[in-house]
Amino acid sequence: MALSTQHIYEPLTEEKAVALAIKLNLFAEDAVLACREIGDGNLNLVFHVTDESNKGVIIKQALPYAKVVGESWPLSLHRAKIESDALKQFAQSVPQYVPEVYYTDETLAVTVMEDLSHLQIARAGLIQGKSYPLLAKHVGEFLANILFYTSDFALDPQEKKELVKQFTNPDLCKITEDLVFTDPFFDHDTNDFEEGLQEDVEALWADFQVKLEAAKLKKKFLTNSDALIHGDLHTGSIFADEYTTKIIDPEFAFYGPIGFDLGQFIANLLLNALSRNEEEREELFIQAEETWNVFSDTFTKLWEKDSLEVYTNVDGYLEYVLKTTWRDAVGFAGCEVIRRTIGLAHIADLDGIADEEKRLAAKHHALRLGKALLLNQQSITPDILHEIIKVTA
Ligand code: SR1
Ligand code: MG
Repeated sequence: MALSTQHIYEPLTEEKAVALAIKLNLFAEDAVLACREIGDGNLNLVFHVTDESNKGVIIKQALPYAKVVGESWPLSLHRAKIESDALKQFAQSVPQYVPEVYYTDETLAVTVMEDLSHLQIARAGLIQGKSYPLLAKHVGEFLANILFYTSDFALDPQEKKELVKQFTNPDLCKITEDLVFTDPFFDHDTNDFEEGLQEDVEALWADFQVKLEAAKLKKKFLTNSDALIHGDLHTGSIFADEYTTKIIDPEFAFYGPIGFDLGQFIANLLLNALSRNEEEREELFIQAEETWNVFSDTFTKLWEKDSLEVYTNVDGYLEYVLKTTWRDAVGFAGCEVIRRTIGLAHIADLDGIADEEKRLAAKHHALRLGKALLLNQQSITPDILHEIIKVTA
């Protein structure tokens, strides 16, 4: 459906977002609409349009540059189409975990979707100390479904290759290749860290074993087209409350390594744990372990039920897939922990610690944790994440 009369791209204003909502008949004809730009991410405009009864829609528009840096960092608008297509693709297996997409306009780089403002961004809630008892279960089920059903295990290889083409996403992949896998491991001008970390950061840059592991993981990210991954699954990409979880923002989606999303999600749980007092951390470790357990149980069930792969029943094959997925997730988590501490895009969990001494201590800890995850991918199991936090304290 292309209702826009626009033939060229222009950034929306609040007034134009309302006009678009009216044109799309998303509200009653006589509704009085209000609109606020609420985007607080790094890349896009997000308009929240509501009527008098507070019924709302979200109109998300990609900007042709990275908002976090400015117009000097141009970015393809195609990511809006990738996001919209990924949400629809994910909805084929797990509609309960993604917002519904009402309308997509490629020219305007706009996605109109379900309003989730009754929920809270999980990162914000976790920082406030809230508990999300179903978050791990939901994220584990979400990942097992989207990763299994878009992989060669569930699809005809020709069909899968068509999807690989559809979801080729070079600009956004480059951001991750640079900001997650490269720049934090070198003295690069995108890095951003507090003076008090200088010594630790220089030691990291000089550590050839750390660099070797980062290089191997970057290679997997560049070359392993296992499944359609979300590509940016940190806790800021999740809306949640006690009962509901919705995964948003898959503009980084592409065919990548199965362990990547798990690694990013678990890393962000661990980073939140580092922002807390020791006695308040336990539930984050439980969530991380449960995410893996639910993921591997669900993936196993889907494999037994729906795998098309001729080697499905060969003893040890599923175990090999799961083992390498976990091991890679540990390594990817290491890169994410390091880049959120010293790279370009920080997180409020750590930066928001007001007391300077505590904040620096948490960041030092994060650097040691990231390094330990990178160097011990073979031996870290889901049940000992709390031990890793302890030994790196
Ligand atoms: C220039 S974009 C910086 C970061 O924001 C996004 O959410 C991704 O995490 C990216 O790495
Ligand atoms: Mg995002």
